[in-house]
Amino acid sequence: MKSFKTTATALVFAALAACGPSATTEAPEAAPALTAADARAFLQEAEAKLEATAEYAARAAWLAANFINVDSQFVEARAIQEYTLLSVQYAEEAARFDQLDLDADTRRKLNRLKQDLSFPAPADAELAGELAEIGSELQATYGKGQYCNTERCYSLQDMTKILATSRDPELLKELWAGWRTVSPPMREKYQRQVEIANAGARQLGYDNLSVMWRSKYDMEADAFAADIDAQWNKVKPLYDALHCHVRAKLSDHYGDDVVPDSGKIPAHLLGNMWAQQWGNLYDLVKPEGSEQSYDLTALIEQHAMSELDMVKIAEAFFTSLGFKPLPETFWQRSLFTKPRDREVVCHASAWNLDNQDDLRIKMCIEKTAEDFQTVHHELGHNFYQRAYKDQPYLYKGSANDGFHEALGDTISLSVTPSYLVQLGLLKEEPPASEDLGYLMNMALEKIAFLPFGLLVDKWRWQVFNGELAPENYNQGWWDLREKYQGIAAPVARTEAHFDPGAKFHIPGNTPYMRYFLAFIQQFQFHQSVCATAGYEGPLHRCSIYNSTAAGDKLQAMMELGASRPWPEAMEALTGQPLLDASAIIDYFQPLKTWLDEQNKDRQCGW
Ligand code: X8Z
Ligand code: ZN
Repeated sequence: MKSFKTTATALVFAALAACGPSATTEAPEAAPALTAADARAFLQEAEAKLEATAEYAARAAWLAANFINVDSQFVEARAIQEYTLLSVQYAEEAARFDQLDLDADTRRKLNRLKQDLSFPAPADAELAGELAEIGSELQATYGKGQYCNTERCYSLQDMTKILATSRDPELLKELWAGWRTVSPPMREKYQRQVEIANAGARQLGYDNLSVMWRSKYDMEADAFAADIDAQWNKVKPLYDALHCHVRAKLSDHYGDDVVPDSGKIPAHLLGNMWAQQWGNLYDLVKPEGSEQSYDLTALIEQHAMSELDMVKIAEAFFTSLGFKPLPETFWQRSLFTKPRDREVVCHASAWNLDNQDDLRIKMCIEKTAEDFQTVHHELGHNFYQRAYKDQPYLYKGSANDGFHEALGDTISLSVTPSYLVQLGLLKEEPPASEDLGYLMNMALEKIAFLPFGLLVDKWRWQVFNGELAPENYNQGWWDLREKYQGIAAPVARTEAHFDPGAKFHIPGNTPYMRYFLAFIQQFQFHQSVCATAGYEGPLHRCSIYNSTAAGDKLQAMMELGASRPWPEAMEALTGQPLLDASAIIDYFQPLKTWLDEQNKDRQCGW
């Protein structure tokens, strides 16, 4: 989801100390004690002012992302500075009610007010301005990024396509390293951004920004980190099995000198610029004898589907569940394809500009299965935003940020072969003997992602809490990439590089643990809505298409917005309150059995 608040920095002019008594010898009169009614009145004012300022900042951010230039950056930075100052001012004022005995709802809102920003600044207009400027600049640097060799220049989209389809290791290596020339200039700015935001977090009462980021989950910061690790440990055997098989197949294809059959996998050969999802390797690693007989990218091409068709089809899935169609303005104002005449931030995002009905996506759609999935992902954000639009400002959000990321993905788990038949894209449903191929495809997208989803913010948490010093930023990044993903850089990395900056969410200041959560949660959601739709059978073959019962269940959860602690929203949808990896493990069980058989004589691990 795109919320400019995730890029926003923080605050300040400290509320001018309410005038104390002028010089006098008399003892100052004690201020009247604050009451719960004062807290509610305070919140009412804060919500109204923040909501109005948020709309202004969102519109400025939209312009800056759709027209990257010095003026749009200037305006965006000003608007974000203003929002940041206001938000921090209110967050600090909220502390006045810390000792009051308040009803749960008022207390929750005061808490959320404190956690409004991803990058808070201290109460100082200059620092808030500097932070906002750095944010706009980093985002623009990423958005404009390209790599040129002596022959031609490549945009990130160009390189993405080549990484997906080429099997020429030298070209892949060149582009892999080429894209990473975009980020070294970000390094010093990033360091400064962290310094200011850490000061902002401390002023709000957190030890550092790491603690603040981990405090947004209705539990203690350390308990959240522990839960994440526990879920990772449950799914790690599945990742290890996939890694082992993929490495063996890459080694068969490229030869032992390019991919040794032990140790880490070279990061440029996994079909994706960050090695985060490996779906493009399907042909190399598919289960012989039970592979999929169709290829969604090819179907999109064969049916001459346009980018707009892809969005219309995704919308139709949501309306089949009983959701209202998207408003006319969505179609008029969204960006669906990469403009030829200007620079834009191509990374896909979904927006609600006025916190009501001005929903849009911004995406440079490619006609691929991967982007078909991403279109569903983005529309999930928009339908969620619309579901909670009548909540008060501080509850306009998802139960936790993983829920927002999981919603659209839950829908695309229902983009099964049987659904493609209903759509007329496939003639007949493939036999069950092809299921392993389908599951392999899904695992390359969903299981391969998990360690990457985990490590991006493990890196940021270390940066924020000082465990990782600026002079070790890149080393720390690669330590995590090696440890969790079992991959290795194909060319030497040093502290002259800044590889985290070559991933959108670092310069874009979007927290990333949300995706780790979402990749676990979406299987819980899928399991539960499939049951609601009356489906019986293997989970991977369920599609909730046309089930208004499933739609009602999703709507009831989404309408809650952020008004209740997330375990309640989880319970409303799945009947139990916990984050639980057992659904994703169940979904992939047949593949796990097959992988274990394939790997039995292989030396796995790295
Ligand atoms: O950034 C996104 C979405 C926008 S919220 C396209 N995703 C992560 C990424 O691309 O790195 C979705 C999957 C993970
Ligand atoms: Zn998203």
